[in-house]
Amino acid sequence: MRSNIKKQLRIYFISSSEIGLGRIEEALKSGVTMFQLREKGDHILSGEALTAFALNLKNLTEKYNVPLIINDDTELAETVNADGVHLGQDDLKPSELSSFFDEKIVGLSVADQNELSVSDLSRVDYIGTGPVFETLSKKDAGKAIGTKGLKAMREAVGELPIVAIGGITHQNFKECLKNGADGISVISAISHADDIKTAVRSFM
Ligand code: TZP
Ligand code: MG
Repeated sequence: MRSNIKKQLRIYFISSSEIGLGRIEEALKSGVTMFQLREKGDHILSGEALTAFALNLKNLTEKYNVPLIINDDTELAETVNADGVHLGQDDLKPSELSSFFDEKIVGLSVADQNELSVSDLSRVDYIGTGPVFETLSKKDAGKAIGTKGLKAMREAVGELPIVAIGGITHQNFKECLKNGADGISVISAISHADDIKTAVRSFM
C-alpha cells in the first residue's frame, strides 16, 4: 500500500458522510486517487450509524481500488479495516498508534515550519500542508501559507510525500504541484461541484 503513496496522493478527495455514498462513488469512479472520511460539520453521523456508513465506504473504495483514510478516529479506522488514518497536531501522535497501523498509511497535518519542528515523522507516510489558500471549509484552518510556504515545506522535508490542502481549485492546483506538492487534497472543489465527474477530471 505505502510504496505507491505519491501516486495515490494525486487527487485526494476529503468529505464527510453528508454528501452521500452516491456522490462519493461518482468521485471514485471519475478518478480520485485517495479518499478521506472527515466526519466534521453540522450534519454528522456518530456511533453505529457512522460505523455502518464507513463500512459501506470501505466496500466502495475497495471496488475502485482507492485507499480509504479515516480522519482522527483511529478506532473507527481499525473497526472498518481502513487503509490508513490522517492525524492532526492535536490528535494521537503517529508514534502512539497501535501495531494495527504498522502496514497502513499514516498522514499527518503539518502546516508550517513550527509544526514541523515538533513533529515526529518516523511513522508518517505523507504530510498534509496548508491551508495553501484561504478556505471556507475549516474554521480554525489558520492563515494561508501560500505557494511560498508550500515550497519551503518541500525544501525542509526532502522526499517525504506532501499533499497540499486548503482552497485548492481548478485554477490554482497546478501552482501547488509546481511548488513541491505531490498531490492536492480538496473538499469543496469536488463536493460542491454540480458535475462531480468534470470536477475530478479537470484535476487530472
Ligand atoms: N485542513 C486545512 S484546510 C482544510 C483542511 C481540512 C479544508 C480544505 O477544504 P477546501 O474546501 O478544499 O478548501
Ligand atoms: Mg484531526
